[in-house]
Amino acid sequence: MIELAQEINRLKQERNAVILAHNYQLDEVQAVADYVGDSFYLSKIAASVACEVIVFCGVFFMAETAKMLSPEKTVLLPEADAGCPLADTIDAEAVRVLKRQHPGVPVVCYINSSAEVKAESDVCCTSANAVQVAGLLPGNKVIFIPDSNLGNYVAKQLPDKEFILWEGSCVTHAKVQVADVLKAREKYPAAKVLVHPECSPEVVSLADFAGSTSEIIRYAEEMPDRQYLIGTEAGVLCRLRASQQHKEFLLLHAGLFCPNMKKTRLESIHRALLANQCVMKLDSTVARKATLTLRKMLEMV
Ligand code: CIZ
Repeated sequence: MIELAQEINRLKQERNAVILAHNYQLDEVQAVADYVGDSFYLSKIAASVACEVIVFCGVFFMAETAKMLSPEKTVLLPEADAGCPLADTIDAEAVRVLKRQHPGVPVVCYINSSAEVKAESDVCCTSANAVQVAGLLPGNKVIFIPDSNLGNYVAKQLPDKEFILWEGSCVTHAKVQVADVLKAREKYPAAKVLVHPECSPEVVSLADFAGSTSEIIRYAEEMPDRQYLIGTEAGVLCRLRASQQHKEFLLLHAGLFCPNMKKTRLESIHRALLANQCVMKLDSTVARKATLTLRKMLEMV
């Protein structure tokens, strides 16, 4: 493993490459990455970092987003079939139907969506800025796609707006049930419960804090409490356990592992750099429109 990591570093220099890893990636992947974070943070890095090649350790829509924001760079996705079932719940035609049903209502798409869906939307958002983005839009109605749990969470923070939701959800976050929270609270009464807004509204309502991966990490790093029950993908434990060794972090559900995020291994990164595998390519019309949707988010927040 050490040899492979060294070889990755050598190839990185040779190809003038930078490795970006999402907070949900395996520990070994986070360890070789130059930047680790959520997709909003990583998108901004992708757009500004000086390099020729970006290796995006995440899922398909993330590498697509990086390519849109840095079209002149070669963007590699180490595992070509690392997808996102949530993003796959909606396609461009379904967005067009929603727009015909609700003419003039702005469409906010969560970053977990394909380039085609982004191209049909007015503005993008991440879980870290969804409330802010939706709140800044004119009018009192919003179409929010594709995650209905995140949409419900945002709607609760913006009671003056009516939300039209798409019934998509993340299969990994959906595993956390109310019973898991109640059981964990009984067993660890002093622990703080931190969950992602992709969890169900019932689970979110029982938590001490709901936020994106970066917000969960920040909260746990800043708060004095010693014990935390985490309701998001297990990858966030990597940074938390390393930076907060005096605190204890437990998952609310033993199955909080996203199979797509966990596809990328050191071998995948090595192969991608060596053989230039899985180069992101986008249709130019779709990319132009989707980039406007992404840039609108970057301008707004
Ligand atoms: O924004 C992201 O990267 C996602 C998908 C989740 C999060 O909260 O980091």
